[in-house]
Amino acid sequence: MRLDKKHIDNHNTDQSALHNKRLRFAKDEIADADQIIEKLKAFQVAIPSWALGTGGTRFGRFPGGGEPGTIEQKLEDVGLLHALNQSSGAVSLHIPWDIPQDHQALKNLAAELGLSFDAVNSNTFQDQKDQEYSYKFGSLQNVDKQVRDQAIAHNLEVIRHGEALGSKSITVWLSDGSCFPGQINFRRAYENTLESLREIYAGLPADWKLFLEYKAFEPNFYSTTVGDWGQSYSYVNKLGEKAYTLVDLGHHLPNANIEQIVSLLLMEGKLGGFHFNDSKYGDDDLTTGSIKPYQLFLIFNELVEGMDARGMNHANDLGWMIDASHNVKDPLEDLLQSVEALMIAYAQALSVDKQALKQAQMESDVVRAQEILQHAFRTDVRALVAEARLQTGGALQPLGLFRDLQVRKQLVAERGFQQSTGL
Ligand code: LRH
Ligand code: MN
Ligand code: MN
Repeated sequence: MRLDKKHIDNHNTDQSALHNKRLRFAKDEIADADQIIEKLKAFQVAIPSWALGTGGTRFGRFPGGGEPGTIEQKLEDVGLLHALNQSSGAVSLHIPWDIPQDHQALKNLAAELGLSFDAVNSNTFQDQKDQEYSYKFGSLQNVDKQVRDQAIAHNLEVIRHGEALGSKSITVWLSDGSCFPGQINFRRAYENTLESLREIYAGLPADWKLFLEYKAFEPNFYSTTVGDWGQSYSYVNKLGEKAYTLVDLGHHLPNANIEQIVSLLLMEGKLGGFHFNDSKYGDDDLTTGSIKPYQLFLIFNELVEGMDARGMNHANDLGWMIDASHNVKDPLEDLLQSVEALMIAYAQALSVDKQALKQAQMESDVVRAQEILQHAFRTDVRALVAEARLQTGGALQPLGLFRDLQVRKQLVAERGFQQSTGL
């Protein structure tokens, strides 16, 4: 056993004096600290199966070893994260990078580890070995109906896998678009995509959601057929009430006001969920909160405000997922950092003095409004996040314990240098 309850208990005992000091200080600083802790205890974010191995770029890959080679091993890794932070209780599979065989056995393993299956992801952006038609010129938008039908059938198969695992949603991300002016007819591409999506939507179980993820560019560099929130919104609106827009933080053009997009989609009842990550240049898939933590806080501020206004449940009404994968970190350490960053942003957003902010806004007191938000952002809430973990059976310092136990060294010894499937 790489990590058991005894390890966590011992770690927490060692850390408790310091933690209690920090917690007292935080509780003095922050009104409603106990309510914030309760909300943090309920927060869960799904781990993408493709983030458990070292990512890479088309220029190279530098795997650190101990990567999971099977879905079972991927579940074990997510189980490790969840044991440490008690906030990573779900996994998001990507098919066919992951091909579930014995669904019941996977469900049983997940249940043993305290995990569930979040959204399943389809993949029509790569050609697979024995595939009949190529996606070189798009999948759901393709001018050839046979290509579209193949892509539709794949999505329906992904839904069937998800159903057997207890997932409740499918995320569709299309790389469809064009690289040069004139390559495609925009209207035809839109209509084909809509018609194809309608067929996928018709195959959704009654209690499922379809998330349509947008992305401005890459791999197509002239046009993308679901290129921004407005295009996604236009499709999901036509599809019906089970279709929603998914926001991946790295999929916008530079300087886009993501928090405003979030607010609008929430207001329209069409925000489905997130792929959290961070970026400086484009779809960098860097650790959440590592580059623009203030933006992350502002997004959570809109979420807290908008979800409360709509009476939404923070735990169940949105899909919370991470989408990150890169080259230079231990993927599990990176994911622990991402989850921590999300919980810090959430706690800070919960601590905003909403009454005072509203008053400042009603009086157009710009300086005061900014002060209120920045006060929340600059307040150290880490002890509240740690306390939520303590109360749910996690470790006060997940990353510290992961390192103390030399988990990666154990994984390398067990698994060697096999390569994980994914990006
Ligand atoms: C596309 C994307 C999408 C894919 C994942 C691997 O850039 O964000 O969510 O499924 O990366
Ligand atoms: Mn994504
Ligand atoms: Mn992406």
